[in-house]
Amino acid sequence: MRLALATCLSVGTALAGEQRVVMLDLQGLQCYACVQTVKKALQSVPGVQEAVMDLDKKTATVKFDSSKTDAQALIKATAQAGFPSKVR
Ligand SMILES: [Cu+2]
Repeated sequence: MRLALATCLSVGTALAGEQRVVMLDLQGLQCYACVQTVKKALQSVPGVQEAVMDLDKKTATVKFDSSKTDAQALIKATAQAGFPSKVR
């Protein structure tokens, strides 16, 4: 039942817009506090579905709805949180 509902929701999301994934370079990431700050900043951007941070590689892999946001908005969000980024 729960699984069926989740499937319906994911179909609805897919129809709402095109899902895109972008990897951002974040050279300012030093520790897990930085990671949490950037993750929160990215997740607060409307249209972002998931932000997976990698402290070792200093990257963020962001899944988003391309009808609601774009890579420029993601870069702006990390910069406003104090962490300039660029698309890898
Ligand atoms: Cu830190």
